[in-house]
Amino acid sequence: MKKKHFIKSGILLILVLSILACNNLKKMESAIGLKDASTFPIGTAIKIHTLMNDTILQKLQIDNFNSITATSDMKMQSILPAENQYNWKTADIILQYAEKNNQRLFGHNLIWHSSTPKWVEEKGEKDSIWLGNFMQQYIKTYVGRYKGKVAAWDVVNEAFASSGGNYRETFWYKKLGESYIEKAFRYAHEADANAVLFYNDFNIERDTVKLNAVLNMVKEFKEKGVPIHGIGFQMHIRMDIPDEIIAYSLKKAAATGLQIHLSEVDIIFNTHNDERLGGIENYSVLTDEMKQAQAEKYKSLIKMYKEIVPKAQQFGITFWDFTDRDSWIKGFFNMKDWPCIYDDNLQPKPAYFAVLEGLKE
Ligand code: 9MR
Repeated sequence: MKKKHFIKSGILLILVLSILACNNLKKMESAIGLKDASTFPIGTAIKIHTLMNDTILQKLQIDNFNSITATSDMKMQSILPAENQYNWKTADIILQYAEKNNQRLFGHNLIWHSSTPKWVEEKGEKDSIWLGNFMQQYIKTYVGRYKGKVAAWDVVNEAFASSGGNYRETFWYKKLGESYIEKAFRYAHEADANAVLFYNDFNIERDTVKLNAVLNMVKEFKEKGVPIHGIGFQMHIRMDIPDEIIAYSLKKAAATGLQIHLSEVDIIFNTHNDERLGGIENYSVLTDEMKQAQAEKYKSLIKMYKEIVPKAQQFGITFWDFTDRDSWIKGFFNMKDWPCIYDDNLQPKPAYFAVLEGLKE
């Protein structure tokens, strides 16, 4: 009797131990973040204030990402809001955070028409010699300050028109001519010869005319010895942008031999015309089917990047905010959408698991 009881308890103990072991294994598996599954850096853009004040968001950010970009805190409007008043505070906080958590800090951006402070426009409008000197000084001061700390920069952002192949008629273009772009790259390189320097733009994965214009500029830069090292595909895409055109564009850009960064990835359902408040809200509810379809789209994007861009040119993939809660889309286009891999409640969506799988495969 006693012997039987002993055997029974033994079996029970073994059962309990194996269940515990299984659970631990599952926990370990789910603790594998995106970065651990990837051979190239996986980044996210984030608002530093939100990140610092939300410990749950912080944990998810640390678990999943080994590269970080500031959505806005490192743009000119934040760094130099008034003449001679450099504001390094937030950029320093991001740097500290990145260093503490072993993340690559990506500098976004040096010159962007949408983030040029009013005071610069007012002064530059009257005096283009001043503006040229200012640009040089700004880039040298900024890149110099973070030399060896910021790994890479979007030197010029969105210098081409939203569609087609013309330069965007920005304040910088009008005052300084197209040469402001190459000058910006030269100044950045002079300030930090090891920083990887990117030209960054949107729609170049779908607009071949625009892509060709960017690639022509790159070709010209290479011939002239302008230090350009990478092309940033913002990759704000929509469910109906065909994978074939994305694949074609990535292949064409990769043929330059430059680094390729998917720099601002998100995937929306509703259409928009690239302008603030300009959209049509065809979808106002997110169904399970839509979640699945979005997951597939995310996965094929990851797979295309891995298959088409040679390993040595895979600079990384950066998500533009990683939660639907924090994404810019709703506010900018004033419509519902669900562009990210985590939802409004900071729960992973099917898209998250699809990205994870795509990275592992
Ligand atoms: O997502 C960013 C949003 O929070 C800012 O208000 C906005 C202006 O600074 O910039 C957004 O990020 C843009 C990025 O810098 C460049 N590509 C388009 C992004 C979305 O508008």
